[in-house]
Amino acid sequence: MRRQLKHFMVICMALVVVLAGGCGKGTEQGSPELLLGFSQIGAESAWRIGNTHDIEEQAEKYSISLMLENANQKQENQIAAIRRFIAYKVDVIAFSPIVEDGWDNVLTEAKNAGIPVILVDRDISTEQEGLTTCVIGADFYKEGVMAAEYLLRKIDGLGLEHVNIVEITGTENSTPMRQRQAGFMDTIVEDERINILESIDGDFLKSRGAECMRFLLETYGESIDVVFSHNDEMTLGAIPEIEKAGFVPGKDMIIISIDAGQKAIDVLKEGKINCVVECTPKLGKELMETALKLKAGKAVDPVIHPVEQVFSDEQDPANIEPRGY
Ligand code: GYE
Repeated sequence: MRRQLKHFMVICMALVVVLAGGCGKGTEQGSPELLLGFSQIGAESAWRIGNTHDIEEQAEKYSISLMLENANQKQENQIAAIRRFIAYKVDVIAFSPIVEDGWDNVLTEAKNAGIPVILVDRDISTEQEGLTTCVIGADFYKEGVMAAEYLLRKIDGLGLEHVNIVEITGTENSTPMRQRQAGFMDTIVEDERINILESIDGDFLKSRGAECMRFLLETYGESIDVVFSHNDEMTLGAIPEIEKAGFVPGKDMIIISIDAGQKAIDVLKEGKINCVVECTPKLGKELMETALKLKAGKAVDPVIHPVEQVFSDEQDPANIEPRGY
């Protein structure tokens, strides 16, 4: 059974490559100019789905053949996908690491095979040099800082003297979770008005966001003044729970989110979210341009950050352009 499954997978991979090559420009021999293997984390959020679409779209634009694998939120699936890319001798490997640790072995294999690796969206933590070429993704620390700076302006404006915060974080040990938290905490730490009641892991999922919020409401009830949630999905899960508990989100509790997908912007317009820090999923163009440079043996920038902004009740939300994710 396992053998049959293996054969089936090999045939599928060959088909993917043939089909992908067929869409690209191709060289005279009909082989693609650049074959890029990309391991995506999963489909946990509108952000992630938008990011996958953007990468597919840009690959087509740049006539790059894409082998895309979805890891369904599991690191072991990402490691297996990277091994398949190596076996297939792709030109460049890219992946969005679900967590920061645990990549050294597979990336050493890629290095030994002479295949350059690009990190997309999230970073890794390693002691070894030269396992990856660059990271293309948001400045998550800055996003945390921007969220906290909004909060400080808001509590100044309301004249609040004591503020209790609950934090619903993204996946533990992931780069956005670590850095959004660090940026936020570093910015508020010296403000004596502010107290963190609890930080709780919501894994970037809507269902977990709801679960965490229920727990927080049961534990702290009306003493919660602020909900800082590391992504829109968890925020959208938390808001109905706040309403069910009899509070008005955006008024009784200040709601701060990150991503700024269309759904969250719509809820911002309803006044139930106070602030959303943008995190753009549109990293595909940079990815394709970087992959082409690497294939041509050119140097690439080690860190590429997109420029991001803040949407909040400080502006007229009617002016916000459709977000596209
Ligand atoms: O904020 C979240 C997603 O890594 C920036 O992952 C990404 C985060 C994003 O699932 O919605």
